[in-house]
Amino acid sequence: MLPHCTAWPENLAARYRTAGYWRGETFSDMLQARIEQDAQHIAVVSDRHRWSYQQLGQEVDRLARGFHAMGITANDPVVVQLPNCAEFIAVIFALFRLGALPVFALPAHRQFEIEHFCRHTGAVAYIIADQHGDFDYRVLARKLKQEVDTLRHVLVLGEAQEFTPLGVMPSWDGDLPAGPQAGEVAFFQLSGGSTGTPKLIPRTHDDYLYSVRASAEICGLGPDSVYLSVIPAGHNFSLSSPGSLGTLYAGGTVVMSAHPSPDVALPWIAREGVTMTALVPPLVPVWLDAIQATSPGLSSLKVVQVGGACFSSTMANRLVQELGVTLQQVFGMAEGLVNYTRLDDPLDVVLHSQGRPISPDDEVLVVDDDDQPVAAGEIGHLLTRGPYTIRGYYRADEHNARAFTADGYYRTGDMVRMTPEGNLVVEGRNKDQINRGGEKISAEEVEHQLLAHQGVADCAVVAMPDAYLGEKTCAFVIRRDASLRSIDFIRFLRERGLATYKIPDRIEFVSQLPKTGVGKINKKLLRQQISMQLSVPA
Ligand code: J2J
Repeated sequence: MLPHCTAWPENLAARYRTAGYWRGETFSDMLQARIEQDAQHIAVVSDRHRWSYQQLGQEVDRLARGFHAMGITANDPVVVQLPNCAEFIAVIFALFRLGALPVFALPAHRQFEIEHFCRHTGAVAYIIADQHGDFDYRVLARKLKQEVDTLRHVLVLGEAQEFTPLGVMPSWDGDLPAGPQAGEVAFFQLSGGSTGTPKLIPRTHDDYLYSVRASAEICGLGPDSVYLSVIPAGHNFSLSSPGSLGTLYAGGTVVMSAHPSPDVALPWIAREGVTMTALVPPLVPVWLDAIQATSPGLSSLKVVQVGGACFSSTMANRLVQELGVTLQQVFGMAEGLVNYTRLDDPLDVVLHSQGRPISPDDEVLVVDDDDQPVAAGEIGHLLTRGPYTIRGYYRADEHNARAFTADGYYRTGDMVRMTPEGNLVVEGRNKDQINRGGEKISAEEVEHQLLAHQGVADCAVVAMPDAYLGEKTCAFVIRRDASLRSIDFIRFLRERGLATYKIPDRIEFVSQLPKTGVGKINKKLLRQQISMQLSVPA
């Protein structure tokens, strides 16, 4: 395995192979098999493309040859930051073919995050769109090229300016080197994180393909399935649960929506006969309201998945009643474990639980503060290990010692309870994180950034309730100078290149921060304080 990654113990690896979870198949093998099966079937659709499996294969080949000609090779990390588009799929399969390692950045990431991913992995290339939303990624690329020594190439979808256009790559007519082995790391996912810097998650072809394949089966995907990808394509949910990879595994069609808003995403449903999509909770009321107003033809849509953050049973019920679709709740994590309510579960289970694990070999423990199992049905910390859950983050020994138990269970940081039928209900969290409508923010990361401001004597970042996003971010700040205003700190964080979704939604100036008995900042009290403040009309 790649250095600085933690392999599964050999006895368990052998077991996962014998059980047929790890089949020695790579992502390139998977695509090749689909091309051979039905080359003319439509694989990927986006604003500018409508590729059959054969055309996708040709595009992957062209890109792989281009990357190879540029010197990108096995184990070279490549930060991929593309919006949802057909090219995203072609780029990642081209990198998979060479054994190069995509790092799945989100379109919302900015210089702070991208520079960290580049430095931490020693990335050799950065792949972007020219612009998306109102952001010009070439400006960021220009800064990165100056800052990061390892970064040799910037490849741009669209107007490349001084960089290499993805559309006109150098070509290589010779043989390509042999591809990677299935047991090797295929790419890096990103952790939602609760520490100072975002952690990287190494996933192998074997383990990820198992979760993709099993997810496609659980969701009943086949060649007639049309999956609409609306949340960022590189996020674990839209990539693999079953997401675009699961759809391609099943020989179906992936439709890439450049934006999740209903005006962009909904027209795809009637146009392409979309059968399934995946949403984060805040999108649900927005979509439902838009559908009520315009009632577009949605009869093809059979399954809507919702996951990534707590989803109220009231809204779940509204979704089922108003759309007449099957709802599937999904509770997953880029580190591995994914739980689904099953398509034939009773409505009660679908409305009130987050489902059960993919695999019979997912080991799930619900424990107390001393890692002892709680009584049946009680709330506790969720620990897990299994055939597609990592054993360690990339280059993070110190953090790994805390994030995993001695016997390899991942401490998810989620508080759950298990129903008598074995379904999990997410009851809360014991990680220092804000879940802003599915976008995860590490409190510590934002605190570090704020503390870099000379005017901040101390600070603490906590979640505050929000009717639309579920949670937003509130920073309690002890400032050194009373003339400093919220906007000064917000501007400072922006200029440091922190992704916009991590910028605190509210700053409360205080003269001291409450402490616990052991002298740590009492965040529970701060959360209570801001909740009370918000519930009292001003
Ligand atoms: C409450 N909290 C949830 C849910 C995730 C599928 C779906 C989601 C993710 C994802 C994913 C939740 N209810 N239904 O990777 O493959 C919170 C938990 C969890 C964390 C993981 C997938 N679904 N969460 O959201 O890596 O706190 O993955 O530990 O972004 O999101 O975040 P992430």
